[in-house]
Amino acid sequence: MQNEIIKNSLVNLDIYSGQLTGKPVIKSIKKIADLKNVFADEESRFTMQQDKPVYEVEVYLPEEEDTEGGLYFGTTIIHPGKVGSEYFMTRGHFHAKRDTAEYYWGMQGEGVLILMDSERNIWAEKMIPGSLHYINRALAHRVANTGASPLIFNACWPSDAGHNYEEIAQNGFAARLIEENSQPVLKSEIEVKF
Ligand code: M6P
Ligand code: ZN
Repeated sequence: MQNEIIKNSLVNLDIYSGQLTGKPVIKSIKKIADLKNVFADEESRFTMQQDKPVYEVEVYLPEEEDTEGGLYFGTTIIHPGKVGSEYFMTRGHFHAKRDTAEYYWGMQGEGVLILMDSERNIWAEKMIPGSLHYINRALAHRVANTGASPLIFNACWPSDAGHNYEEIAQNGFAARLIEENSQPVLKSEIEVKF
């Protein structure tokens, strides 16, 4: 018997890797060459292999951008590596519409989610497979891979949130996650060891 009403989902999430497959999935890649002024050590970045991938993003955007009430879904794969002593990480952003939150959760590998409020107070959460992170409204968020294997996490955010990269491009985050004595350390006015 054929059932014409029950259809397969358009997108599938691999529950082990966190990766997305399906026609509507859009993939993008950020390479060393694309991340000018993101890491502290521009000189090191410049001497690195420019087409080396730092992180990849897969998104499922079932609503038109800025649609209120909708949700977007994404998978981010951050490769292991460092620029100087700073771990490979996402650019990080505030939401263009500040009053919007987001969920991140770890699927593979290990890293650190760095959060910053509008007063530039900064803190961080360890990301491991199964860790769930509620990113409250008005917080800038960035993830760094502190492990030797790819860090994969999923994200879900409102379709009207948008991305504000300008503020981070201008002022950066108030702290950076660097490796010191083989340990990740969040370097700001106050040092936090993980
Ligand atoms: C997550 C989501 C996306 C974001 C991606 C990479 O998947 O938050 O919205 O684009 O991470 O982060 P960024 O754009 O800050 O580099
Ligand atoms: Zn976001």
